[in-house]
Amino acid sequence: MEHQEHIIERYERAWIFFGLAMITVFIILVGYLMLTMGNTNPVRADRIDATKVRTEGNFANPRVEQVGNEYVAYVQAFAFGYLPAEMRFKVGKKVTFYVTSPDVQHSFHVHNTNINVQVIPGEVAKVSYTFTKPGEYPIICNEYCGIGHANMISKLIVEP
Ligand SMILES: [Cu+2]
Repeated sequence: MEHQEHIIERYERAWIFFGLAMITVFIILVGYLMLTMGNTNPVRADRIDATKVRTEGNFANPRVEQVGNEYVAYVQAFAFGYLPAEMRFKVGKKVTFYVTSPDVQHSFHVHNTNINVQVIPGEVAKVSYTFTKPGEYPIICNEYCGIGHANMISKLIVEP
């Protein structure tokens, strides 16, 4: 019995070593992808007074702006929808989204891309992406935000 327990301890040590080795491989691969595939990690760009989102500043006028060869989009995620109601981009051009909320927490997930952003009232999230395929991309809220959450859907259009 004692001998058996000793063997289990050895396997445990080997298993911990194997687990740490796998995590190390994972960290290296994630780091490599972040450096090479265009980093789409959202960042907090700014703070904002959530009670004034609808009346003052860039988000009171939700829009898509073309700046040089790129786009900037100011997006409101509210209960239960997104503004601007229509967003159009040309394929192959970089889009920088600024997203905030005038009420509760939402998310800005663009289907079939790795844009997946938590939208927190009082904060402005920033995320950049270059669409490589034309078409319609559904936008989905995947942070529970109230009774209409499941219907909080929009779309954006990428033109050829
Ligand atoms: Cu929502």
